[in-house]
Amino acid sequence: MKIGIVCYPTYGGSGVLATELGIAMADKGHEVHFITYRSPVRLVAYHERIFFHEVEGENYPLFEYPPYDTALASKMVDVAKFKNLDLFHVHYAIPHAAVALLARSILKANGLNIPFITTLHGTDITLVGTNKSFLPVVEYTINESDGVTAVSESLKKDTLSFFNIKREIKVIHNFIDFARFRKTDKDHFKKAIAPNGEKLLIHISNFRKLKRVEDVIKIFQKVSKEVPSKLLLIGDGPDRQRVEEYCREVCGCTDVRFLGRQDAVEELLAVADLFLMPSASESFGLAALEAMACEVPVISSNVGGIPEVNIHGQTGFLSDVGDVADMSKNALLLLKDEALLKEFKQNALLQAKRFSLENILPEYEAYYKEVLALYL
Ligand code: GMT
Repeated sequence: MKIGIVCYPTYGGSGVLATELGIAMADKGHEVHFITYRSPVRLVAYHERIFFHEVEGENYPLFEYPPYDTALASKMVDVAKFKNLDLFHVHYAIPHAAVALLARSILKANGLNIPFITTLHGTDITLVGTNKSFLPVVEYTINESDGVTAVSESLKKDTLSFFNIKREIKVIHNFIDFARFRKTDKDHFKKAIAPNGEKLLIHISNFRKLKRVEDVIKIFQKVSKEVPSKLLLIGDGPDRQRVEEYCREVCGCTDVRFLGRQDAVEELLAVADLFLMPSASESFGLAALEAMACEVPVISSNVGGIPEVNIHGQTGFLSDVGDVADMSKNALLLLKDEALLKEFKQNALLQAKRFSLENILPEYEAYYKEVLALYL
């Protein structure tokens, strides 16, 4: 198949998943064309069947906002025509589903029938999508997509309850590539970060408000009073500055390291003991799955799709959003009991294996074929 993938090229989960999916499809022999405004961050190596098409908009002085949607639709039409694409797979509904619908109409007018699949990732439904300024377009374009997938049962349920949806939504969970995310021997890292054998807690996110990174600091404060430990914060985003200031204020930040964006997160996860994800909203929690694949149990909130990934009392613990006392108690329970921590680490790996690339990729491939068969 020749597949056009449209996604955000940044560190967000939807872009990461879209890129990993494209790479995996290319590895299986398909030809993959990424169409977006910058080369996706996880697209690092050359692959003979992967192509990147940059969307370049014209910023004419009349435009207060450069019309990215129009430029993207034009680029999709161009790539589909000249690379003979079979289908588009767009990740994150806004604005990609609407743009794909436009591209599909233009191509149809040119005698080309190219269907598109929309994958819903989370905030495109739960936060941004339900905003009045987007809702009618999101609802219409989901209904008009040739195929729709959601990354968790929870997200499917949310989509059906927030919008008037008249079509099937298929749940295909996010996946993990064990060739990259696995526990490796990085003891020299551990010695550098935690020289006295301290426990290592880790948080990775884009530091948006809904990630509640302040709760991570609060949990760490409580934990480190009872168990010598260090905290690594990875990622960057709008809340980073505020959280860093808060951290300096409340605990001097001596045992906390803000590392900013890191590409090789798996090397840091390889030395971690616990992953903290206290999010206010999370449709899947790809970062938690990446941690679990590296044998790191997860202390998280119980919202959205997280319970489909992190199993309470087995791979970690779930608490109500904002209940830092419970999250700290659960973290301490694991950190104070070596045998239990070891058991949870093994459980985390086993659960992560359910979401292996090998298990999930065939679901996408089969769905592509199903959509194509119905469309032609
Ligand atoms: O909100 C983010 O952190 C990024 C966001 C995105 O759309 O890029 O992530 C969403 O998609 C991920 C991949 O499917 C999911 O693992 C995240 O749970 C989801 N984020 C939210 O629902 C807040």
